[in-house]
Amino acid sequence: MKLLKTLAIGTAIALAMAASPASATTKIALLVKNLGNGFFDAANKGAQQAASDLGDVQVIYTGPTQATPEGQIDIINSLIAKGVNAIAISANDKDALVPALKKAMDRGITVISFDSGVAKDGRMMNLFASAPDQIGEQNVKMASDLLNGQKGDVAVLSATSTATNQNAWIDVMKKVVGKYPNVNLTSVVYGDDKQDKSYREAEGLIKSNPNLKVIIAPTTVGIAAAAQYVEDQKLVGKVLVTGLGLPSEMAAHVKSGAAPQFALWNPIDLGYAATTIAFELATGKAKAAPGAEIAMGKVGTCKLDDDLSCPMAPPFVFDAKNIDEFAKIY
Ligand code: RAM
Repeated sequence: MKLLKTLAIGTAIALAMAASPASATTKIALLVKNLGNGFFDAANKGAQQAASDLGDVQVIYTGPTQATPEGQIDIINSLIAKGVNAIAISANDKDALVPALKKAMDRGITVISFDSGVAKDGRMMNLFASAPDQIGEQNVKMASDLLNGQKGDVAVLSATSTATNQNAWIDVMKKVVGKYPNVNLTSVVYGDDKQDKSYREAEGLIKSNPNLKVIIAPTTVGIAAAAQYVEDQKLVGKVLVTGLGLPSEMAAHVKSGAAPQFALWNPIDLGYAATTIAFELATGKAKAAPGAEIAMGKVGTCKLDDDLSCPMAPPFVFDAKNIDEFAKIY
């Protein structure tokens, strides 16, 4: 009996070691803005796929419960203590995370940002989902289309006020809106990528402006919450919602007419690409330098600009014609 027990324990340990040899595994942390966000869950799916395609790689999916830089700094410090090989972060603040990420790089950890970038000093490269100019303009264009030839007030329901990606897109919206004379951009409010706060902010926008025609929510959490509010209040057609959404979370809102069209890139590919780039840099297979082309595995390659940034792919528009097809995937 004792021998059997010992054998069983011995086998269990041997199996555990075979599955994850601590010395050979590259540990990559996918540090997201917040947990409980379907967009990042989809990115994690891609990250795990990349880990298994690369082989001998472990992806640690982590993030704070609230989308704050403080929560991410705590996690960065614990990842440094753990001795991960790489951190791929979607940042809740461009600058506040730099000291902690510099410390990680000083300890030999590869640091990249993806989705929502950190300032150049705090990372080796930055992977945009799509070029910020394209995303920003796409959002204004969709709002303009939804106004259907009429002139109207359009407000923005964003994520957090410090989110690098949304802030960059909003800057672009303000810059290009002159090309779309029927769009009258009014206010910007922040739902912090929380369902309940985004819902209340959508309510505030609509109640404070009886002439509001379109809400642009360039966040998957915000767009779903705003569309839900419009449906709950029976305002479909009076106020339309567009922006960036996950097809699986938006299918019902496309069908109700609350959000007839919206955009996104492939979030699974984004996680796959970020993980592959982190692996390439951490293992010395690639170096981040202006002009360098870095492999993203099955997603393609990415050419770094002078800011050491590159875009993964252009955004894609979803509507009633294609929503069911994509809602099954992400
Ligand atoms: C939310 C997050 C994320 C953003 C998407 C569009 O899930 O804010 O950073 O890229 O929306």
